[in-house]
Amino acid sequence: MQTKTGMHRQRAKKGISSEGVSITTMEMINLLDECKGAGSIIISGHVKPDGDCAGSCLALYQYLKKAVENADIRLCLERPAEMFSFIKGYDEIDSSYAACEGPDVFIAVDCERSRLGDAEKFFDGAGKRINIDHHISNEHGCGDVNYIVAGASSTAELIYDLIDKSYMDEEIAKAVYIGIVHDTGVFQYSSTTPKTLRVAAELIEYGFDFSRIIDETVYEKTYIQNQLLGRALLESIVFMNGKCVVSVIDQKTLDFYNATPNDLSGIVNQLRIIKGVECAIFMYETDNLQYKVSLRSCDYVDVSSVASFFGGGGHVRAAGCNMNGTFHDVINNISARIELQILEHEQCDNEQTVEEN
Ligand SMILES: [Mn+2]
Repeated sequence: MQTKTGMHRQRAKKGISSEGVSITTMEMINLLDECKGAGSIIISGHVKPDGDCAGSCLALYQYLKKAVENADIRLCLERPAEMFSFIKGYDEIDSSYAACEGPDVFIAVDCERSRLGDAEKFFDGAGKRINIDHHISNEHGCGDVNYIVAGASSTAELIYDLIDKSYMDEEIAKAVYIGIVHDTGVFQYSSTTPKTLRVAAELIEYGFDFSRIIDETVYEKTYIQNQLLGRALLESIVFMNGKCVVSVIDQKTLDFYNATPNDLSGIVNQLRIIKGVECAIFMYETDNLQYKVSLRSCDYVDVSSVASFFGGGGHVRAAGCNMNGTFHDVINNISARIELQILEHEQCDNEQTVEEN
């Protein structure tokens, strides 16, 4: 089965989910038919795999190993975080990307081709490429066969759609559930639909300890992480009439706790949810007079444009950059860019009020 199959992209249907989220649905594919006769199958996801990518890949890996006979099935992926190591199949993940001939079937999960990292070589050499994803930036898919539902809660939800339920078991259910939980912020983000919750309901019927999974992979912090969070909150300063908040952790403190950057994740999000705050800034010293800056906003400040101005990047509501100087230099420079946006926004609001009057 080494011949390349022709492109048969699925026709897409646009629609609005009952939540008002725009969702583009492709016709369902039959994954087992697509894999029929394949001698080798490689599954891969994006670089720096998150919970959705890890859960989706591991669910698919377990499923195909059960459902496709006589095929050599490999999961080639950067090693996901240790907290996902309880998912079945984690120890079999091949992160070496050892050289091999292109597989008969390559499945790109939760990403387009450009985010495959070292697995891109398998994509290029594959007899058939299948792409399963929910990213809006990849709405047409990059495979010969695609199942893309742009705007869906998670790729894991799509994997569940594709699984022949006679093969479902507790371990597969657990992996799918983790993917959904992580990409919906525990069913919080607006991409969560009634269908997402129905899928989750079907999954917990398999009887795994979902409450513990959420605690251990989403909310759990080490003692050091909580200590640092506490210090950052205590020393935070609000300014611009309470619309901005900033906090900093210096090198001395990081050394005292023997902390790594990973121990600081989540601090900026905690700052962002302070009542009245539009924009949160968290920075830590990476070297003398060098800072890594994280930015978050709630409603209207485009932090991605602020970060890009200083050579960084990111999303509209979450971005970051590296900056040099004293803490006061850095905060003055950044807050000036943020203030421009806040003033502009307030001006628009005022004009609107005048018009309405
Ligand atoms: Mn995802």
